[in-house]
Amino acid sequence: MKSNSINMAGKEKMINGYKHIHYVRESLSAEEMITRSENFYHFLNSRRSVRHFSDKEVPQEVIDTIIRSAGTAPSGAHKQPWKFCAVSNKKLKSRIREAAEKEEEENYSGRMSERWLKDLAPLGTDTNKEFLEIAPWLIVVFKEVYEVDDADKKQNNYYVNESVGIACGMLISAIHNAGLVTLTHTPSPMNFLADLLERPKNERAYLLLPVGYAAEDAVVPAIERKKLSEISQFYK
Ligand code: IYR
Repeated sequence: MKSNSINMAGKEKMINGYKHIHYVRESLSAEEMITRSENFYHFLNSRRSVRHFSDKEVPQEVIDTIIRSAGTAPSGAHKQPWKFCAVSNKKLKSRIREAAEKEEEENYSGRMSERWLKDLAPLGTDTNKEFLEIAPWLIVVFKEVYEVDDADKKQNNYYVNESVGIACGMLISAIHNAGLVTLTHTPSPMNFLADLLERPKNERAYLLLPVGYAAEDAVVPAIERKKLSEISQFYK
C-alpha cells in the first residue's frame, strides 16, 4: 500500500508507511465541559503535599495501577524514558532514609543559602525524613537519559526532563485519586538511589515519592495557591 493512503472503511490510514488508527473522543456540551472541568479542578485543588504518613499497608495492585497511569504520559518521540521503582522492602527503605538524611544534613547546614532556608521555613521541612521509613511504599522515579541501539551505541532520548516531569504529574494525580497522599521529595544529590536500587547506567534518579495514607494527625502548612489572574494571561 502507498504511504499516506487512506482506508476509511476500516478507519485506518498509513502515514510515512506507519499504521494510524481512528481516534474517537466523546464531545461534550459547553455546560457539561464547564461542570466536568470545575469538578476536576476541585479534585486536584484538594491535593496537598503531605509529610506525615500512616504505616497502614497499601495493596500492590493500587501501586501497579498508579504506575500504569503515569505511564500514559506523552513523551518525546514516544520513548517513554521513565522507570518507576516501587520499594516496600523495610531494609531498603531504611537505607534510603539513612542516605537521604545524610545528604540533607549537609544541605541544611551549609549547602542551601540563607534565602533558601528562609523560603522553606513556612513548609516546616528539616533533615528528619522519617516518612521514608513510615510510608508503606516509596516510588523512586528514574529518567532514562539514553537507550542503547542495535549497534550497541548510546542514543540520547528526547525531552527527557519534560517527559518524566509530565509522567510524575500524572503519577501524583493518580495517587491523589486513590485517596492516598505523597510528597515530591528531591534529596540532593540523589545518585545514592541508583546505587541502592542497582539501576542500569542509562538511568538517573529524578524524584522520590513516598506513598501511603495520611497519618491521622497529619498537618499541612496553611498556605494559598496563586489565583487564576496571577498564573494566567489571556490573549483574545
Ligand atoms: N531537599 C530538602 C530541601 C527542600 C527543598 C525544597 I525547593 C523544598 O520545596 C522542600 C525541601 C528536603 O527535602 O528537606
